[in-house]
Amino acid sequence: MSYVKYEQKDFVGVVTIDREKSLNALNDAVLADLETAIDGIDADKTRCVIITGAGQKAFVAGADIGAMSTMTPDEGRAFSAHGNAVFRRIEKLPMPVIAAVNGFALGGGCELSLSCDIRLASENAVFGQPEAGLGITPGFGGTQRLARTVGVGKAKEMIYATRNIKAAEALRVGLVNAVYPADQLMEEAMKLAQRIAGNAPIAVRQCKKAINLGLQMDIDSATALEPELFAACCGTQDQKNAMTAFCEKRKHDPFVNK
Ligand code: CO8
Repeated sequence: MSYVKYEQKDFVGVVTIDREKSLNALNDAVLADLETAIDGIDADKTRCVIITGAGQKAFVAGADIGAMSTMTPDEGRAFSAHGNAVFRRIEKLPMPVIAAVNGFALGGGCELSLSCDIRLASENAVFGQPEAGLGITPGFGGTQRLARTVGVGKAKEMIYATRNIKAAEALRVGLVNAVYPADQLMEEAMKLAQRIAGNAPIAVRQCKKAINLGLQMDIDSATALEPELFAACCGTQDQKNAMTAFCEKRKHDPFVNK
């Protein structure tokens, strides 16, 4: 992979978009590398994934404007479909994904962060959907996930008026969970990832499914889904281990993802 690096640190996989000279802008080659990185994640030994951008300045400054500048409608449709498919795969990874947003997260960068479960930002992070000012719509899920994350009114303001927001406002509107000095961002993302990785993996994955699938359902269907996902945890080795340890007033053994 030329544009994406993957490192495994214990149970945490770290994906770095690495096209720093173009502020990690996404073209088909970067998207293909991102897909290869996702394909390579070993679900048995990876309990949380962090996605970040190379360098100090940008998470991802958007889809590649040069590449899009000459696109025909058919090429635009294919590019949008490619990005949407890759981002949907990230969203559907079984384990939680944290976006460590280390600078500009514009257009496709904001959309990439929205396909992750949790966003943590550096103090210099800037979020926005500048597409309407470039004569296009957001095309990698931004019209859908931004509205679902920050609410319809705020998403419409950001998208229609191409109003970028800084980290502090992103925190206030619930786009990010926390903001850290740039030099502490990865350490904090890793701490959160390791905390998640310390919990029972099957339970965490069922929680992710329950929240993500349930949010797309009416409340009756969603509350009918929950017992099924709960049931799938009962009888697992990790559940027996944790609950027996609680009852015996001792620390449980490390979880084994079984
Ligand atoms: N695409 C291509 N190249 C980029 C991009 C981008 N999105 N962003 C930055 N770069 C390049 C610059 O061209 C420059 O390259 P070079 O050194 O060769 O001139 C290099 O990165 C550094 O950028 P700047 O010199 O501009 O750095 P500044 O610090 O002055 O500015 C900004 C940083 C403010 C981030 C500025 O680069 C900028 O405004 N970038 C564009 C941001 C943007 O509009 N992003 C949204 C793009 S649209 C989009 O993402 C649509 C997604 C859905 C697509 C659906 C397809 C159908």
